Amino acid sequence: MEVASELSPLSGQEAQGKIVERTSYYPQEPNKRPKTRKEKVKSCLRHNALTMLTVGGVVGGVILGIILKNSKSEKYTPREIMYINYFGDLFLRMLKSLILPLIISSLVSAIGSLDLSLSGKIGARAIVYYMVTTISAVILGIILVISIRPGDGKSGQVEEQKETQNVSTVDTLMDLVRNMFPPNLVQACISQMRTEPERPKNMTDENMDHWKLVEKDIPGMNILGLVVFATVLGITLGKMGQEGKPLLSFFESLSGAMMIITNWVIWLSPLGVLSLVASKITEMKSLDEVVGQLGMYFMTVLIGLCIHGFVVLPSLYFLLTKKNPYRYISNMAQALVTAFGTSSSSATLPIAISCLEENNGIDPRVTRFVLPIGATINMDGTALYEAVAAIFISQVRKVPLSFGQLVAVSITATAASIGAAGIPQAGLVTMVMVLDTVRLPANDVFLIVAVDWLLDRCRTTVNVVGDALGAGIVNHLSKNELSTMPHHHAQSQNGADRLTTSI
Ligand code: 7O9
Repeated sequence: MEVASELSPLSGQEAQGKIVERTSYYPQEPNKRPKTRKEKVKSCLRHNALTMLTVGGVVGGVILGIILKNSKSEKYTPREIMYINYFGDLFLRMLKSLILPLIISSLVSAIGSLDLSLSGKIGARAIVYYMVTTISAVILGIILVISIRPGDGKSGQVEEQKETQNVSTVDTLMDLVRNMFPPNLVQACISQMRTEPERPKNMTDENMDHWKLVEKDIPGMNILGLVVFATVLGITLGKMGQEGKPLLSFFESLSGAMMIITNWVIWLSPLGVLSLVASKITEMKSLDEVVGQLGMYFMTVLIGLCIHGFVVLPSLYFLLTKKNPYRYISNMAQALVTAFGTSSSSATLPIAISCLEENNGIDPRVTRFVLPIGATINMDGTALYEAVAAIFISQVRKVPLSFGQLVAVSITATAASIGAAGIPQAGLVTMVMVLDTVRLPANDVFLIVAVDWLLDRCRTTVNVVGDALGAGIVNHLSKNELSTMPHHHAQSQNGADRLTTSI
């Protein structure tokens, strides 16, 4: 405790003997903790007002987009689109700037404050949930696409496209595991690596198998490497006990600070989401043109996503916790709207954590442990989408698939959704991997790109629903064990809440 109190931000108070043992995440004034009912009602109203404003932002964005589109006969220039997108861009940048410090500090502090066997149990429960839900999403997708058959009778309308893509599934999977162990942590914050064949100088051989393989740095955070490192650091600090305390307090404090900033940035979401949606609608071709030919495919994915996110997952939640899943999901509304607006579950992560802790009362040790990992590897919507897309393309190409091939598709779609964050420029590459398992040419992905941006928003929302319900289920299953470990209940109404109310 001595070392800890010297370095901890509370050292002043602790030295005066006001707080002897601090087990919570935030420096907080105990006398301010119990909230009056009036304060609670006020805070509830404020939260709901913000959520309604954000939903209004999406609706407003759609209306504004349609008005803008119809008020000009020629196409909008990229610069005009950039102007409309400006606030959305700023909002997204602010959210993204929180991700790096937030995931590292949250993972380290949450795992470090649990003992090893409990973090192992929580981690195992989360992983089992991720596997079960991802596989059931894929199976649901396959059942739907096989019974609806959206790709039949389309081959006449399909033109060929030249461009080639050279990705090898084995290389990609090996890179995925390589990326888990970044040799340089600073570099891991900036880039991921990818193995690519490169033609040596003065070689005329066109056969890529004879080219040499080089490691390329691809811009983008190596999130998988950072998650692995933060997990290991958290486990280590937990094992170190007293000696690990100073660093643990540092990460606890950083994680609390990031949540406070998140609660400020959340206030920009109505405007940000409005601007993102409006610019996208202004930019797109007319909806008929986009959805027209792909309408059945679009509907298949959408039905699958809705059934999975709003029937299958909630039922699982209800079965395991006996609580109302729809209440739980509606408490997440702010995060879901942001996921839809930004089409990025990583940018939504700070808001999702805040909703879970403040509206759903989930233990911060669970949210901060389970959510960053969920945002990285648990993408039910993406898995469902990739399976449906691959089978849709095979239907368009009139390639019949055997049962074994369907199994292969479901395995690769699951793997692709788990690994997406560890694969540079994942969107396309993972889709190509899934196509490759059924021997469809890589460039057939162009068949579906027209509706991809819209489906991306929907599947991101389902990804976030999956992460959130997972945190709720793990929290419920781990309740007894968590309550035997010391912690302050006050932390769910954390420093962030206090700060926003006092300003
Ligand atoms: C969708 F944990 C975090 F927050 F730090 C985190 C950071 C980055 C988590 C994930 C990532 C990340 O890079 N994810 C990633 C996801 C990278 C490439 C592709 C995808 C897949 O994205 C989904 C999809 O396209 O279906 C979806 N847009 O959930 O964000």
